[in-house]
Amino acid sequence: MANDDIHQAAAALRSARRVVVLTGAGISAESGVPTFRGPEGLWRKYRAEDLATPEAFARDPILVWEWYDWRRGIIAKVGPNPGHLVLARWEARFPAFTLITQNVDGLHALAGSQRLLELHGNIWKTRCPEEGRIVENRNVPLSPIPPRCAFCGGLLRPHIVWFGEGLDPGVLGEAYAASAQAEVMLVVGTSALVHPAASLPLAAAESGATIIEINPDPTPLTPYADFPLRGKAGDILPRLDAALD
Ligand code: BV8
Repeated sequence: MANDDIHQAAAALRSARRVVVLTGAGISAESGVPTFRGPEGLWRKYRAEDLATPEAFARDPILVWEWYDWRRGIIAKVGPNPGHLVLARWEARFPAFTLITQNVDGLHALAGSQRLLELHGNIWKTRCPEEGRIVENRNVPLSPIPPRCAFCGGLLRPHIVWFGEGLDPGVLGEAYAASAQAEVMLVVGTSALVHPAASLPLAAAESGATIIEINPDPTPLTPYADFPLRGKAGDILPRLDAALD
């Protein structure tokens, strides 16, 4: 990635007050968390339809919980990378900063991000479908599988949004509002295939925001990006951060 592209993007970002970032699995790739659709992607080994849907869970809750338990085991061993850490620092740098993530790995929170919208839930949380109670569970490995509600004994599910399920309307509403008011929106490490998350940068662009995309590969969003920065988040974000000073 040429330095002048990064310096031009930094010039657009430096004086911005309202900054929004949307991240996907790519920002956690350098931490060692497999992405979904890359060559080593999670989905490569499993079809999303087989595991991340309410139908799959109803059909075989143990299989679905074993898949999440496997992912929790991977995530428990890794930490935030320089890309996560830059975004955590930017909360203090920009007057109105919102971080929106599709990731369920919890690494942004671990890096210190607080103004965080987790669109698709969190792999460390379970939910009782009967009562709606959300309980954090960091046991690795999970035991028993499937976990049961301590209050009603019912089958707990991951507190994660599956395909075909609606996102939390409050979280999604906040994400749209932040995107529509953004002066600059960075889109980092997402294939921009999953909706409604993938429509957030389009809402920002329609409202006149400058779009900076950070991704080694082009995506359906690239044509809308004012600054398509080709490369890894863990490399480009620290260089972009340094260029702001
Ligand atoms: C809903 C939780 C309605 C599970 C996930 C409109 C148009 C088209 C389709 C739809 C639409 N509306 C609804 C749909 C259907 C569906 C959908 O979008 N399907 C897609 C696949 C076509 N959407 C839904 O079902 C959504 N629900 O709309 O329901 C509704 C409304 C009201 C009431 C009832 C129903 C729900 C979507 C949420 C699904 N859950 N995750 C789990 O994690 O176990 S989505 C899943 O994909 C993950 O959350 C992931 O974050 C997300 C997106 O993937 P990415 O993060 O982008 O990851 P990916 O591997 O694809 O890409 C990685 C990128 O990083 C690549 O570009 C790569 O180049 C790059 N990269 C790699 N290394 C690096 C890097 N970048 C930077 N640095 C690096 N080092």
